[in-house]
Amino acid sequence: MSVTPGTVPWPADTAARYRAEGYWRGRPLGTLFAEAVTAAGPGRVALVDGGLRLTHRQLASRVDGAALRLLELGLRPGDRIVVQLSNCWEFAVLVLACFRLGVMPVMALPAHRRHELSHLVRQAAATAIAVPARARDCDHQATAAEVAGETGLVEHILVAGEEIRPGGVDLTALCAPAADPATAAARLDAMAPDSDSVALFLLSGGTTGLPKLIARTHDDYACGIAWSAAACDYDAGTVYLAVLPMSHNFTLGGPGVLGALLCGGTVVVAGSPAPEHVFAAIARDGVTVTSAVPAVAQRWLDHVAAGTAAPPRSLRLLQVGGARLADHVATRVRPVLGCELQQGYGMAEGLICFTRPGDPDDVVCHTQGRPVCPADELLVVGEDGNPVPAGEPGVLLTRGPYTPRGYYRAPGHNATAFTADGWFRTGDVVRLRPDGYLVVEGRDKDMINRGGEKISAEEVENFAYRVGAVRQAAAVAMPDPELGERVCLYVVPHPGGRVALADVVAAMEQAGVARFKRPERLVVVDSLPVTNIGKTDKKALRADIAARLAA
Ligand code: J2J
Repeated sequence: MSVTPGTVPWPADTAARYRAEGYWRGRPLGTLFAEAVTAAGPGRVALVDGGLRLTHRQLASRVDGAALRLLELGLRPGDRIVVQLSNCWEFAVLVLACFRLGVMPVMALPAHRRHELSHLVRQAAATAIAVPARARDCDHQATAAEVAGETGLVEHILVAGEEIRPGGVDLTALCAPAADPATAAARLDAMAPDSDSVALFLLSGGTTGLPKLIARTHDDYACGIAWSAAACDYDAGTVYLAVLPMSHNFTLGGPGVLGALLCGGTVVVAGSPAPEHVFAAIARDGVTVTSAVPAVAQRWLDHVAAGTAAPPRSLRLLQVGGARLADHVATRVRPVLGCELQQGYGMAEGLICFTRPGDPDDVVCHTQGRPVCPADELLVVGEDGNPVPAGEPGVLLTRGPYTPRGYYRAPGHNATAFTADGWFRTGDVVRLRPDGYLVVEGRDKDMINRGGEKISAEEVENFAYRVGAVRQAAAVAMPDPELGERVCLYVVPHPGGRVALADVVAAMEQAGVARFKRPERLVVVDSLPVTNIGKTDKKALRADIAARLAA
């Protein structure tokens, strides 16, 4: 038993029950992966990235090779590495190598910049960071070097791709096959981490100034993956196309990349969600399932509906989640794409819900699914914290074998984010139907969901206050036909002061903040509306911006 300091363990009796009932299998993810290789058979393709095709056995050899080279580099079990890679085969190899070793990857997003990366490095006390050599609009190697300098913690910068600067470690070379696969595997089997230790850190969608880390154990993450995979009918014939960033929980483990690999299936890496790219990959590699946020799914639908591409023949299932899919878009999926829709509602904090293949259209098009695991617990409560009458909307609380009981190193925040008896407050307003399926009706948390990218209003407001002329600031979601929501910032200037959107954007740029968090509209007002308990009335502001846009 090894509870990682800074995490909040499940109560001992609950943990014992999860073990006894088989939800926690007592096997670390690296071991489960190594076992799946044997089950898949030697010849099955595990990973496809452009021209590179790796069988399960070849992938395993690269994973073990990478694990041993991480050791040679000086990383040790328990160390943390911030992984900020775009979708590429090295991503999968590195993360699996970390699981084998008990090194803990911290899943940064490709869109993150100096501000977020420095925070993650500090919060996780990471000694390494992995970045792409090149990306379209960011010099990741330079950013990583800045983060290393700023934090004084990072000893290794691993770089995927070509043109590696002096001091960088060649991640592609690090992911070469093991020289002696059998010896490497035996050595790594012998040093497998405890299954109740932390496997990886995910990021919270964020309702606070800075994103919280979510420590997921091997037992709990494997549980979520296995039950999600079962809910999606994953098997060795599954060919999953990874389109969204692999560092998103939905793509990584819901059931996503890890689900497909653990089932002996195949993962195809997509470099871009552009429809022409995606449909070419589906046709070329016989993709059977993929997942997308609503904004991306809508682009694909429009592309096929316009006659630009034929419906993808091999595609069996399109999973859509991360933000609310409009009912009228949901009903187009089967007629236009010729595949089944599966709605998903989940969170990096744990709980995953899916509609099931074969569910009637009413369920698939109008609900966001039901929990994947029988041990998931749901409670829908009203403002007073008491359960609402059956079928009424309320805030969803959840507990379960893959929903941790607290954020990492955040006791103050945990006091409000969780109830005394361990329920996680999702902040989502849902309605639970008599058939057990839920409908996401809205949100009771101060977050903006920009096409699936979660933005903390508080974080945006904190940057607005860096602009001298800003006296008060309130960030709210404004409706958007393409992304669902975008960030709108209301400001009250100091007397005689002037504030422009560009000032706030410049403040965020200077601080090295991810672009997707930038407000896209600024509304200057004399005062902000307040609720009867004296808080900024964000509901009124959301209604105000919606009315302005409609006018
Ligand atoms: C409305 N809001 C949704 C949906 C998530 C599977 C699917 C999604 C995520 C994810 C995930 C929604 N309708 N269908 O991790 O494994 C909003 C809610 C939720 C938050 C979590 C998975 N699906 N949401 O999106 O950690 O507000 O996880 O609390 O990024 O996204 O965001 P995240």
